[in-house]
Amino acid sequence: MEIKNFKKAAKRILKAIRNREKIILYGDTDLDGVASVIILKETIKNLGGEITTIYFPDREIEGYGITKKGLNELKKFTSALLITLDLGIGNFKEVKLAKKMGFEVIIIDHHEILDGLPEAEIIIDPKQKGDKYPFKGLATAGIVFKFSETLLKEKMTENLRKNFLELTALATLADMMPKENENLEFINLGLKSLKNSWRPGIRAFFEMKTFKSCAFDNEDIEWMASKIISLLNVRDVEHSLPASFRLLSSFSLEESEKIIEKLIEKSKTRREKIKAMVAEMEKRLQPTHHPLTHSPSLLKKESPIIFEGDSDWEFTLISSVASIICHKYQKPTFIFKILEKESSGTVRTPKGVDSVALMKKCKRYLITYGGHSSASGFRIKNENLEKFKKCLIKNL
Ligand SMILES: [Mn+2]
Repeated sequence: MEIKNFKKAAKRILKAIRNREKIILYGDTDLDGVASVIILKETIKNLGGEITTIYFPDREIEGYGITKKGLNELKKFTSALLITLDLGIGNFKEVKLAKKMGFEVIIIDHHEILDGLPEAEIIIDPKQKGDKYPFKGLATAGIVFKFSETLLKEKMTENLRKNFLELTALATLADMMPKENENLEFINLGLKSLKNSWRPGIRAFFEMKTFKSCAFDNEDIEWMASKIISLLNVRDVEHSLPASFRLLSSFSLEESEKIIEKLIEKSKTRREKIKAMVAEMEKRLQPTHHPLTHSPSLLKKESPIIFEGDSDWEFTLISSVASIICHKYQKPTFIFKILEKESSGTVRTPKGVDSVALMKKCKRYLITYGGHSSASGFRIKNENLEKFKKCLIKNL
């Protein structure tokens, strides 16, 4: 049993390599997206092909997914094969635009299918209709790892396999995919080879004092992986490339160590900022008192959802804050950054509430939305925020 469209996509990519067509990788900036881009890039390289360019949309500026800004920047490379990784399944308009510009689009994603599919040439997403692959819990990196086996066949050496599994394991953990089925295998094998990695960006972590002092048993490797992941999640964009990509694709141990040091510094500030944001959120959730009667006039705590936004909040922090708040209050949590005309938000829901299905019922107020049932995101015009909130509460 194979994931739907593996053969079709492999055939198309092999043809592109043979014909020296331009190939562009367009990935999400989180670790799953970054790992997926690196695995596919190195796979294509091992097949004698070359990647023309790689694009990661900056969530802080242009938002998540295929963006107009991204397409405009890439337009100069048309005609080209545009492969999107860990995003794209919700980008109906943007895929249309990409085709018009002269791109042939292949989407590789694992997010929930919304209403129908974008008009991409080929779509790989185990959640699409007609995909009979039994396990639906793979991270995109897990899908791309399996896809690399289809592409490379006997060219997949044991070393290459291990090396890809290290990235797949980190991405699967970072994306919080269920620890079951193939994911468990990826995580076990990947973590096992982590400390003997030849990848400078991973080896550099094990040169660090905090890691060196640990005994290398199984429990510790999980702890180390979680430390590595939290550092790789720190936002640091240089030359439009996220730090995690620069680090994991670096050929130099020295350069890698420099990047890690910068990330450690930044993560301290990040932790403080998150703490401050959580405190601010909690203050907002307290009942406000009417100035005259001193009676609670607006019991925000009693609202069935948490729905808060601010123009000062950093987009890259709101996901962490939403996770903390949702976990603590056990309510569907919507946190958004308010921009000039639009807001970009993140959603976390407690067990039993499907955030994507809930937003689907209120999609008339949204520009885009999508993700997983317990973690997702949305974009909305500011004038629709109140209506959206009311609709969510009504449909909960
Ligand atoms: Mn993902």
